[in-house]
Amino acid sequence: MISLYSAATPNGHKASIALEELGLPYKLHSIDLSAKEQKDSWFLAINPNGRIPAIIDREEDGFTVFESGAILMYLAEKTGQLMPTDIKGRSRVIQWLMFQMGGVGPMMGQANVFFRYYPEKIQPAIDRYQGESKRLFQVLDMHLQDSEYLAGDYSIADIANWAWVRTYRWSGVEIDDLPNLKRWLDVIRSRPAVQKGIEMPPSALDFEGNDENAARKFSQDTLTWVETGQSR
Ligand SMILES: N[C@@H](CCC(=O)N[C@@H](CS)C(=O)NCC(=O)O)C(=O)O
Repeated sequence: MISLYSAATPNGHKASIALEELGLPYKLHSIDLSAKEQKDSWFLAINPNGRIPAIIDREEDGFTVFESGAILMYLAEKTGQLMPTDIKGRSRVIQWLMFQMGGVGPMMGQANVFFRYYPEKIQPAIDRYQGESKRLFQVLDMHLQDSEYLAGDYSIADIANWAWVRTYRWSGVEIDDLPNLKRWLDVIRSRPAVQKGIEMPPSALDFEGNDENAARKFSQDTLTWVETGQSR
C-alpha cells in the first residue's frame, strides 16, 4: 500500500493520476495547504521541502519519495508501466518530464502567483510568465503535430504536462490557436483514470472552468500559503 500526501493542485494530481492509471492500491492523506500542514515537522520528515505531493511506499520499508517528477518515475519503474525501459525510449519520456518540471510547472506557477494571487498587479511579471507559458505551449503544440503523445505511447510525460496545461485558463493563457495541444488535452481528459485522479482530492475550484466568484475565493485562500516561508 502507498500513502499519498497531496492536495488538489496540478503537482498533486500528477501523483494521483499515475496511481489511478497503474491501479496501485493507495491511501490519500489530504494536506490542508492554507493551514500550512505541509510545514509541520512530521511532514517535513517525509518531504524536507515542505510541499506536496509526497508518497510513502509501505511495501518498501516505508521508502519516501518527494518531488512529483521523481514520484512519477518511481511509480513507473516500480510497475514497469507508463515509461519504456530501453535507454532511448526512457530518455524521451524523461526529456518531456523535465520540460514540465523545469519549464511548464514553474512558469505557469509564477503566472498564477502574479496574475491570480498577488493583490498588486505587476504587469511586466504577468507578461513574462504568461508569455513564457505560452511559448512552452507552442513547443508542445508543434511536437504534437506529428505524434499522438509526447514520447511514444501514453506515459508519465503526458500525465505531468497534462496536469498543468489543462489549467491554462487559470494562468490566463489562451490556447485557441494551438489545435494539436487541444486535441491532446481532450484525448487525455477522456481517460477514466485521469478523471478519477483529478478528484483525489477534489478541488474547490474547477481549474478548467470560468467561475469568477470561486476564483476570487480560491485566490484569497491560496495567498495564505504562497506568501509564507518554510516554518509555520
Ligand atoms: N517541484 C515540486 C513542487 C511542489 C509544489 O510546489 N507544491 C505546491 C502545490 S502545487 C505546494 O505544496 N505548495 C505549498 C507551499 O508552498 O507551502 C514538485 O513538483 O513536487
